[in-house]
Amino acid sequence: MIKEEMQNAINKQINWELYSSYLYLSMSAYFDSINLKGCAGWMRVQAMEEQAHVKKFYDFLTARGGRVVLSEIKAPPSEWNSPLETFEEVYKHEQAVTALINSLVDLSLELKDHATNSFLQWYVNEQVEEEASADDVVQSLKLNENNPGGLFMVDKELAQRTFVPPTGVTI
Ligand code: OFO
Repeated sequence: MIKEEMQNAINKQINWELYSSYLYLSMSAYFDSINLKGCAGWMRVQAMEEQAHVKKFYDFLTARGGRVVLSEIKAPPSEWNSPLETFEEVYKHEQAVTALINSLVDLSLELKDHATNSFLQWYVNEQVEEEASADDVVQSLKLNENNPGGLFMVDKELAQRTFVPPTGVTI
């Protein structure tokens, strides 16, 4: 059975993952409002990925005899000044989430909770991807700043992204 301290920390992380999903859905709505459908689609997929992250934590906590407790999700911003600013915020947000995952890993070590430690390695690796994919878009947008044709191409490319649920997760 999972220790209460670990359980509470995972419940907090579930709230962060839900906020991430909410934030990316809000960014999707922003992109829809400025007619960048590819960027909007990318954000929708990102929001779904966050739901999958929630689901993984939820199932793990339940399997370990823990109790999932949901709490209030704060409202995300709804306006940004540019596509570049929006994706820079994604990158910053993912760096913050990486720090939170690392703190969970630290706690699992402190509590000698090997099962949780092993489970969290999936998130450690996932965060490498999360940061890299956001940074890729930031770099493409930087190259195409002040170039509407380039932005159009980046938007087309981002439209290709599809949601692939992690193994064993259905949302
Ligand atoms: Fe759940 O990784 Fe992004 O926030």
